[in-house]
Amino acid sequence: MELKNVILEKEGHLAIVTINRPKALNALNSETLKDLDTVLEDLEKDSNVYAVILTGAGEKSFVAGADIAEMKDLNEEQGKEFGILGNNVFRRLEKLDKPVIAAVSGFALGGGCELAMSCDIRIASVKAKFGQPEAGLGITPGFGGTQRLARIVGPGKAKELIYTCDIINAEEAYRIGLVNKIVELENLIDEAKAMANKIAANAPKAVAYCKDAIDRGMQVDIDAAILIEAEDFGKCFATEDQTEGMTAFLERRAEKNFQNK
Ligand code: DAK
Repeated sequence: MELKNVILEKEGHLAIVTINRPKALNALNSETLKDLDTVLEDLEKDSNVYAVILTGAGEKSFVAGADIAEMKDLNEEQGKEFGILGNNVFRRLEKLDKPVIAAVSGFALGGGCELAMSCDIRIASVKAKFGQPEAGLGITPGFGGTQRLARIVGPGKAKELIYTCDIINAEEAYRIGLVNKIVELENLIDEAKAMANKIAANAPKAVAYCKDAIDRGMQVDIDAAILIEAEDFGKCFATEDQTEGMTAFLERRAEKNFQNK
């Protein structure tokens, strides 16, 4: 796998994906989006990875948005191409059958905030900053920001942030439910790993079905959502890990031997 701007590391059942363009505050150019796509293809196939951490290189920035220098001179056709590439990668990330934790050190602006919102969980350092500055650049948030921010924090707060282009700190992001947890900068990756390992200790297929049920269920009415939940619940009974989990309970065994099967 040849990657230019993304680093993929694997440790036990975890994968750590680092956007690595610190000179441009990890801004997403098309090369980086293509790298991310390649990494996602690998993660989709790797049944040994149970949880993923997505972060940015350096302490200053998670991702400072889509690459403005690359976007500036795009024509209509190229703009559309860039948008499709980005949206496909973000959606692929969101639909990955493994939980993804965004570990946000510093700036998560524009496409960076949108990238973090395509993850399941966000952990922010005390230095993190979030915002959708697109309206000030003459565009709308185009990598799902209008949709995902409104779903996470509600339409009123999403509209305020998107219309004003305000940049908020970690505390405010936590207060409005945009991030799950705030930690000291130096503990960011360890805290993300601790949470990822806690998740990875549970049955991976059950976690994947939980993700599917929550994500698909949020898009439909409650009756249809309950049917999705029932479907995913049923699928668990075709897994070896369901037998293992329940057998361990009945045998009063703390150690569980989940196999992602
Ligand atoms: N793009 C390209 N380069 C960037 C960048 C970005 N988004 N953000 C920072 N950089 C570069 C700077 O140009 C600078 O490069 P050099 O001048 O050193 O070569 C370097 O990173 C360091 O940045 P600063 O010198 O500006 O650092 P400061 O500490 O002074 O400021 C900052 C940090 C994060 C406040 C500032 O860099 C900043 O405001 N950056 C831009 C943040 C922003 O507006 N982000 C939103 C980008 S718009 C689409 C879908 C989605 C999108 C677009 C299209 N379609 C569907 C087609 C998404 C759009 C966005 O994300």
